[in-house]
Amino acid sequence: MNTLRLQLRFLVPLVLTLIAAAYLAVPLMDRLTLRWFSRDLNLRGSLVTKTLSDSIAEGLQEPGSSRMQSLFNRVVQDERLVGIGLCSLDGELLRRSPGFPRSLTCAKAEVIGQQDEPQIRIEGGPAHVGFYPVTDENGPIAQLILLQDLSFVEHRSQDTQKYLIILIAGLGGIIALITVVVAQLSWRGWVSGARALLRGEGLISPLMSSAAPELAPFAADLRARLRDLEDEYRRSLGPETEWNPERLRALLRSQLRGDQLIVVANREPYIHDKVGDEIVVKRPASGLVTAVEPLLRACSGTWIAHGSGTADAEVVDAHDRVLVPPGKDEYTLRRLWLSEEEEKGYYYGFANEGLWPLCHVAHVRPVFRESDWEHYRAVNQRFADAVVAEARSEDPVVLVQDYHFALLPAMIRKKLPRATILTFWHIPWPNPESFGICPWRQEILEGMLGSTILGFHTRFHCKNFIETVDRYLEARIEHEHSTISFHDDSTFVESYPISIEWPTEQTQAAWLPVAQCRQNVLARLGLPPDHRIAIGVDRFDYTKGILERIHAVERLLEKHPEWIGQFSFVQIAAPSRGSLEEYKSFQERIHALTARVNQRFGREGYQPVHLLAVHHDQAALYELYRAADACMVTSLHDGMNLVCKEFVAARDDERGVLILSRFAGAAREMSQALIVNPYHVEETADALHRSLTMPEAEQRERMASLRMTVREFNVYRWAGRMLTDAGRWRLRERIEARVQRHQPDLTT
Ligand code: ADQ
Repeated sequence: MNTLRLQLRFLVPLVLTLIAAAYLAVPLMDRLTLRWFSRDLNLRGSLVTKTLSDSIAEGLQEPGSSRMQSLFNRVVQDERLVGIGLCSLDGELLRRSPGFPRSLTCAKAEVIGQQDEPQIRIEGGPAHVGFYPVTDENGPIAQLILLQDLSFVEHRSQDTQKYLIILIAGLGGIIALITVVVAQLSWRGWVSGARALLRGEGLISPLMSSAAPELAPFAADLRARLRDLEDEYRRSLGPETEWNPERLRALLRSQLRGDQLIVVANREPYIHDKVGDEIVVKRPASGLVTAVEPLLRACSGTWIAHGSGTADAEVVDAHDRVLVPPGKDEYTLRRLWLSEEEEKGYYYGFANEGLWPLCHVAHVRPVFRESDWEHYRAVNQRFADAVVAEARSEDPVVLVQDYHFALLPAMIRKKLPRATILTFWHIPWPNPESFGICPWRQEILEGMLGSTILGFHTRFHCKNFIETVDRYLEARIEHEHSTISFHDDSTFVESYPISIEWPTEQTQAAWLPVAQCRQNVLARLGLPPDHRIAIGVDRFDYTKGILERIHAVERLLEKHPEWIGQFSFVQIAAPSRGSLEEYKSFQERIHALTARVNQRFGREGYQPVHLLAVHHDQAALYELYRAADACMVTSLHDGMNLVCKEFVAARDDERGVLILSRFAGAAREMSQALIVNPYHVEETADALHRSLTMPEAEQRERMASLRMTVREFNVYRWAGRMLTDAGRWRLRERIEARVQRHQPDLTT
């Protein structure tokens, strides 16, 4: 019934269009045929006149003779010629044949003969009127009027109309039939494909991939949406068995059975710096470190990173290794030394001036320099060599972290073909058009496809990556399995939303009560005890939306002056990539904006914006999270964002409001936050006002739900899911290898 209605929706306009076409075409056809025939009849008339000229000339010289009359009588015996009349040069009708209408005078015939469609209606139907000069060797001697039968034109026109209508109707019928059949088949194929997908078979039937490529984008969207729903569903089921270090360790034992785990990341988890004569250990402000370290601690492995601290070289052994965390010695940190040139080209240049803005699409132009690219490639090769040197077997599990190492997976694969390489891309992946501006897009994609598993935070980023490969490489893509086959290797592309380590009971027990945290923070900032504060915690980066956030604070104070003197915004910004021009000028702009807003709304003892551009240790950060009324995360684009999860984890009092950008990957999981578009200052200012006036019960409800999500979807789950997939992959590879080993025995 539904398909019939669908087809009618198509067929009715088609039939109406055909009727309209016939309605317009038939009279047009009529007029055209009439003109063509008129032209033919005129030619024929001239010919007849020429043939008769001599006889007429003779007849005129013998006015009494009846020869001319009998000539006329003979001529009109032709079935097409129905009348003939002879006019003198001064317009007098001299002779006429029988059937020539009496009412037709020479003057009238001359006028009609000059028209486009020269015809009159006589007894027996329409007749064509031709008016022709009769000449002898001295020039015109008379005028001849020829009336030719036109009724045959009418008959032919009726025939043409009939055939035209039959043709249009026939064509219309055939088109309609073909359309209905094709639509019916496509519709059935599509419905059964979608049903298969909904049943969980994960397949849009072969029709989708080969016969109907035009439906592929829709299928991809449907697939992505279904996977999102799957995630949402799993989340809505409530906590499954909690993921924690023990469970991860058990998983590593069962799935990877003591296989070696190597992490490659640019950033080291611990930096040894020289301060005076002392060596101090620092933990960098990095989402990546926060996320990956718990994993290595759980299964003691090796972390290979760039040794960037001023005392790093002093604490390593002869193989550039040091055990960390200091004092606990749970895993090995292998340091790699980069020259200033290398760091400038590979890290600051290609990774941070090229790939970072390329992937974030935050209105900062990526810069691509040939020399940076050369360094990027060379440094990736050095890290690949280090992985090979650290590998104790030919098939270690290697976790490659982030956009600094796009080429590394293929380089490792070349030396260790049996390694399981898991690459995690911590930042967004743009659409194919945006990525297409990178001059080395092909090399980057080929490098990444050396991975066994390639992870992104969201399905959306996976989809963008697969579409990019589809656009720029000759690779085989199996959408239903989210797998890309390139040369002889396959890469499984999957989303693994990263998270934080949920604070242990011990950690929570060490926290000061929330009231105490508030008191400490407010006292440190010189603010009265009942002052309200919102916080922002970020690396000092243009993608984090710090500028937009301060604009929103300014707008709040404009719209709601009652907050002036009652509310302040505290921004903690860890210095980051400060040697890059773009970052320097961004940081200057933030300082200038802060100064302007403070000047505009500040007064003695009150400053609306507190900008603290310093690194804080974890205890200080958590104290701030616990002290805040609201936390603003307004990234313009963010792979995930861990600050919002840390804020939620810190609020065991279930108070405080999270304001979260819709462009952060975290927004997909944390829908109970106040979701904003950071580009819309008004909306963010309103959300800020709402957060400061939100009733306690609502805060509690939202925060409890957010806490449940972050607690369950913690970093161990992130790692666990990736490692489970890696374990499955390895098992399959091993079984295949075994089968291949036994195959010769079977054949002999
Ligand atoms: P980042 O861009 O570094 O991470 P984010 O996820 O917010 O962003 O992590 C920042 C980390 O640095 C947090 O753990 C935070 O506590 C810490 N931090 C921020 N400011 C600090 C300060 N002033 N002092 C001390 N610590 C500070 C990248 C991607 C993200 C992705 C992560 C993890 O850009 O989208 O979530 O990797 O994959």
